[in-house]
Amino acid sequence: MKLIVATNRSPYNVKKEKNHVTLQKTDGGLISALDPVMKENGGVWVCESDTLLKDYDVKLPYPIKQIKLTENETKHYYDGFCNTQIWPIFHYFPAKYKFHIKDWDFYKQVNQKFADEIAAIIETEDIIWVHDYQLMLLPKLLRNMGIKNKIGFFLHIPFPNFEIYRIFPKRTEILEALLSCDLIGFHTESYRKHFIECVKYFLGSQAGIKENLIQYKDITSKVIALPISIDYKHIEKTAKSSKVEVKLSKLKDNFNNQIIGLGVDRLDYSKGIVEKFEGLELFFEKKPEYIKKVSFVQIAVPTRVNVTEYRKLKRQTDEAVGRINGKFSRDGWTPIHYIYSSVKFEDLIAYYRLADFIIVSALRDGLNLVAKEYVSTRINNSGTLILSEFTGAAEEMPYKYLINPYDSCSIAFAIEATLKGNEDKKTSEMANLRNYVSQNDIFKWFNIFLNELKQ
Ligand code: GDG
Repeated sequence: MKLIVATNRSPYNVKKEKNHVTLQKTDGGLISALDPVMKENGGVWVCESDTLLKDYDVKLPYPIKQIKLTENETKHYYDGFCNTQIWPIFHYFPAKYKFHIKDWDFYKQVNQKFADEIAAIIETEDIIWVHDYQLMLLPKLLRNMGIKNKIGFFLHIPFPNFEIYRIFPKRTEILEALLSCDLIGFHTESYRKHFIECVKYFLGSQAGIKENLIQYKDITSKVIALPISIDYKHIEKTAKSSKVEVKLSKLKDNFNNQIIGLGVDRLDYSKGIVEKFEGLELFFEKKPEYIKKVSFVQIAVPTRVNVTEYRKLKRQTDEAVGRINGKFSRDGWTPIHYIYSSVKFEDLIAYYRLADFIIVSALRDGLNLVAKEYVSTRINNSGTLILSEFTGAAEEMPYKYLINPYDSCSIAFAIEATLKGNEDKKTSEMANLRNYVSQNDIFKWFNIFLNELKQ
């Protein structure tokens, strides 16, 4: 038996340097979570990529089968249906949504390409695990090709409530396709309930629902809530490493031992980065005594740069940084240090260690791994996680500093509260969080899902 994992994105790409190529891991939540378990458990990873790894002399940690998309497929399937249609609807941004039938046709076409690739390598005992919103039709297409193997599906983004989901014209087709799986997983109980509510409404009496089982046509799907996690041990070990210690001490010197706040997000409107900056602006306005004492570092990783909404967001973010830095900068001190690029893993961990608090201000987020990563690096149990109530992580973790990112006052207040907070209380809260994440790591998540699927 082998595990076949299917995701849109390739876990690895090649980096071409002068005379040689190196293998480079891709950033992003899903890859960060799945790569360590694939390294440990093995299997085949099927994904899309514009540069095929098989054309280079690189050693892969596990077999990766890549599918090349045409320019039109990337435009209509990825930029179009995935990121201009599903993403805004599933993240509660109907105003950013516009239906284009051509995008849907390409979505079907690309999902079929994945089905063909899997059909070519599958053997009788294999198990298929499909991931995320880019491949929601894949389970049904596999069944159409006569594949009877176990199929699991995990959605990494929220599943919206009925009132939002009903806006989506292909609502019934997507539900039917997901119900071709033996196991369907969501991060939270809310998303699981939303899914069942939508099945009831759109499939009516055709779907027999009994607790967490849905019988549709000749398949029974089990529907579970299972929040994803991180490789806690690896992150904690890296946080304690001498390499990170050296980087941390350089960062501390650069920032003159000021109090540091941190944000780490893909530059996506769902992450609430502009809203976070508005909260910071209000904080410095109301509490000028913190000027020159607190600095905020925002790592914003470029993403989906061909999609109009993301280009607009880039301009809005640049403007907000310019305005706030223009307003409060003094004698060589600037309130916001804005890094518009991806940083190396060890550098990211050094920033986590540097930060006295982190702000996760997502307007909507399936889970949010950054919250769990930050907690895992707090080796002295110091620091505060300020967390949006609209993340799956807020529903799951034992949190204390919840914010409503739509309300700048809520963010400004949380920053002040953490700066003035009792140190012993903060330490015991962080210890609780660390304990929780260490007990519920990515390997536990992976094993629970796979064991459920094998049953
Ligand atoms: C989706 C869902 C869900 C970020 N910047 C750098 C970097 N990262 C890594 C982080 C983290 C990952 O990217 C981001 O994960 P998130 O969970 O925060 O967000 P999404 O990418 O939107 O992920 C999300 C997730 O899937 C898993 O199911 O939690 O809700 O939207 O791992 O560390 N990594 C490096 N440099 C960076 O600059 N090396």
